[in-house]
Amino acid sequence: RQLEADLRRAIARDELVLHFQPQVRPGGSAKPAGERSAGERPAGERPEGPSAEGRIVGFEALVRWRHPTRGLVPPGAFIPLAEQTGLVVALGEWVLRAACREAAGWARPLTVAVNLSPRQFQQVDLPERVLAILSETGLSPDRLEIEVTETVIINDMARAMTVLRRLKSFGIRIAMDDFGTGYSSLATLQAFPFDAIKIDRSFVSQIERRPAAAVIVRAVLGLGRSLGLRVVAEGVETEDQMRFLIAEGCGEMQGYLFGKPQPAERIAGMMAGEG
Ligand code: G
Ligand code: G
Ligand code: MN
Ligand code: NA
Repeated sequence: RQLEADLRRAIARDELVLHFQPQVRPGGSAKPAGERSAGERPAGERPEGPSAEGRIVGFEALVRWRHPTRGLVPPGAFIPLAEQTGLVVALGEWVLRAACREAAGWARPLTVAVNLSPRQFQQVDLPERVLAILSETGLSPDRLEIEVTETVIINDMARAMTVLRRLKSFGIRIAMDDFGTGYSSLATLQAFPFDAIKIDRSFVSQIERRPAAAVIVRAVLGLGRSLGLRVVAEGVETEDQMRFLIAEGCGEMQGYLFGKPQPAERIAGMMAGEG
């Protein structure tokens, strides 16, 4: 109860903050290193091969709660409560507005990815609310990517389809988050208007240790290619994981290897440093 009251107040008093994690296209080249011969290395790329300094193509916004006494609280500690109580609707709207406002001020027109919860999808007017925030903040719709989990789809397929199609019709991009951990079928992937699949980090983190994980990652990359979807590998932490992913043709990565989620002030510098 106390936490719920605190959270209600937090949303009203701007105690929430967003951190941003870079999403990169590795190697600084549009063409994956695995598809190039040694002589074809682009100018400027280090001779030892792909580095962890890929080209940033966007950022995922991740909420934190700057609690007056508990310090910086991670979302895992309050999103589930917010979801149960319905507060996630107000929280989600705060996140969306803050993320769009921030991205509208970036030096380069990169994408901002925002997580939407199942509860938010129960609002019939969600697409119109999102559209209103875009026009209020001046962010172009094609710079917003909405991340949804399989749970959103499973809850109410018809509703999810209507809402996602409408968002998509505005030019907003849609990504399936945590792919492989839920129950969605391949038919869902084909039927829904996704632009991207995010391979869950539980698979990526096991690439070097479990042959089955590597097989799954490879299969998802193939699936993405066949369906014409971008595939983003999440939770990339090591050079070996990155090398495997590049060799398998993975175009986008996110993870501690490239950068942790960090405050808005810090990412402005990352963008400026890249040119
Ligand atoms: O940020 P962290 O690294 O701790 O994220 C933990 C979980 O919280 C992830 O599953 C992430 O999707 C979720 N999460 C982070 N920010 C948001 C948000 O703004 N809205 C929703 N619905 N979930 C979020
Ligand atoms: O569920 P979702 O994918 O939206 O949330 C992303 C979560 O993954 C956040 O909690 C973020 O902090 C975390 N994360 C991002 N990169 C890494 C990583 O390289 N390693 C680990 N362990 N967690 C990561
Ligand atoms: Mn996500
Ligand atoms: Na994820």
